[in-house]
Amino acid sequence: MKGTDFILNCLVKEQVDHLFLVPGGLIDPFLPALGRQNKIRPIVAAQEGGAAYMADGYARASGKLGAALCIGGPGLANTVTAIAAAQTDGSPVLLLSGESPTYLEGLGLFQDASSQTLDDVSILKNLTRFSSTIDNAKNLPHLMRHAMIHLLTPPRRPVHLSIPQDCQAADIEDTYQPLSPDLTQAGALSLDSAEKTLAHFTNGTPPVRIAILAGAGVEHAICADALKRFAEAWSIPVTTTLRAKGVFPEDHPLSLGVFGYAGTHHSRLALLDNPPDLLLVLGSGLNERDTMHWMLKLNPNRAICVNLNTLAMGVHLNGSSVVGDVGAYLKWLEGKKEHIQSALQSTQSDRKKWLEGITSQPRWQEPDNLTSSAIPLHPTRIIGDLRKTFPREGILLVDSGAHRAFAGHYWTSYAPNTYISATNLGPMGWAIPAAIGVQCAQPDKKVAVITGDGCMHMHGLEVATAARYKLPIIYIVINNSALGNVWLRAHKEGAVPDTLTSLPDIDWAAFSVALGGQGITVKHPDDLTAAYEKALQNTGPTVIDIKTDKRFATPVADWSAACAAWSYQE
Ligand SMILES: Cc1ncc(C[n+]2csc(CCOP(=O)(O)OP(=O)(O)O)c2C)c(N)n1
Ligand SMILES: [Mg+2]
Repeated sequence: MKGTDFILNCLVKEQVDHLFLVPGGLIDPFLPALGRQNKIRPIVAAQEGGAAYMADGYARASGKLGAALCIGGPGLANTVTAIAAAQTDGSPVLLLSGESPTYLEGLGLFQDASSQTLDDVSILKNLTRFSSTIDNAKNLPHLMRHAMIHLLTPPRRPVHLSIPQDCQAADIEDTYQPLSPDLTQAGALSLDSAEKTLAHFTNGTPPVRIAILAGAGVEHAICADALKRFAEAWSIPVTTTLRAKGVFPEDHPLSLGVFGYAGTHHSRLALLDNPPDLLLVLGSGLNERDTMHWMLKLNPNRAICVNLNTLAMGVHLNGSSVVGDVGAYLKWLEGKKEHIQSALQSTQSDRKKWLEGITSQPRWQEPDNLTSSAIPLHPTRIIGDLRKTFPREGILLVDSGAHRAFAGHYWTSYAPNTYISATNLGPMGWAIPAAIGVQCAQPDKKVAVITGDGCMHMHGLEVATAARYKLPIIYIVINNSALGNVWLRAHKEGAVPDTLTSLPDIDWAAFSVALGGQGITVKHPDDLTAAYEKALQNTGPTVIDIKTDKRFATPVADWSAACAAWSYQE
């Protein structure tokens, strides 16, 4: 078979059924190859950045790898932000780019971006776990295997392969074997350090106020059920990072909601105001936002940290760290029940009282805004009404801007992978194409996006892609005619910063209609539910342009207080 067929066949063997692409000369041989098979549905994006974001959304919503295909040079350069976002959020995106034939490298060929000129591979070296050219067709089978191992075994990260045209057209005599679950679901755990954590539960006076901070590691290890069993068995409250929102149902009596940026008062009360006797940090990268601007201090006598990433843990906690997969740790801990049950049982009723004391206080910053009748509409009302209309098992994607804070704070998420956001890099417009990948991976689920008008300026054209493939995604544009998050700071600095961060009021509903989607404009809060219901009935995409005001303050009071209180000198 041809190199192109071999590559597509590898994807099929790893269960991939969509490929997001923008065609071009350097990948011409892939087009007939896509026509020779029927297992992979090609989705043509408006721009390569969009295609890579779609692959990212597909990976996050499917648990598999997501694949994008583009030409090298200008096409590859368009994907840089998307690959960086996949890298920082640990999303296994495979980027395949076309390269000039090896025998023409460095001769001044149009769009040559081989190692002799722009060097596509080195552009993506820092942004991927593995970036390589296939400089000889004989290398394709084993380098494809390298790529799959880097994508599908922890730590899952993006991978780039640059495929010269002679390699795309070469005859390959090899059969790809899918990776064994022994590799992909290794569930590694350092048993010695796991054993040491038992003392935290049993030594001296057993801890009463125990809490869990759950991060994306719970999602990666697919162990939300084990987390729930452990929490419920011993009445241990659970907070999550914003990245992991939903790994513990936020309407569960033990849920404290999100901790850190856009987090709840409940989580702040439990973790910061009066730090717990024991905090289990399960699979969090402990970045600035996960630690409430580093205000969360981890003491090895009062914390256990489990993570496959030693750097993430070691920076914050020297000792009491378990190098391992969170799922493997929770499974192991379940097996140690007899060692910890008397300590955990003896403290259970006091722990419940502690939790009651916390949850009897307000959870949200300004919950009255959930029913605000303000015109222009309040963003909190937009989110509150969507939650009431949107199915429980539906998937929400959230973009970058002030709307991220409103959604992170007020949205209630019930299950893992139902609140998807690029939280670490935060590139504007990510959610618009990423939702296309999510809808392709989960065709039976309702998919909605909370985005901003500034984000629409960046990647709104991908609504045309959703329309072309009849994907019923609901795009909710919280339209405040501003780069709102920046405006909230900038307008205090005078007229010029105010103007530079304001935007014209675009008719995003008309924009959607022009691209082949449905468009609805909402100016009155009483019209929200009908708009959502109409969008939920549509067979293609709907953009709901909701007119709001840039002056509404974001619900980040706890975060701002933490930032103000923090000092590097501490
Ligand atoms: C690619 C990129 N450029 C710039 C930024 C900085 N930035 C963060 S939020 C934001 C404004 C977002 O505007 P909009 O989409 O309208 O959302 P709003 O804040 O108004 O809700 C900007 C410019 C970014 N995160 N990503
Ligand atoms: Mg805006």
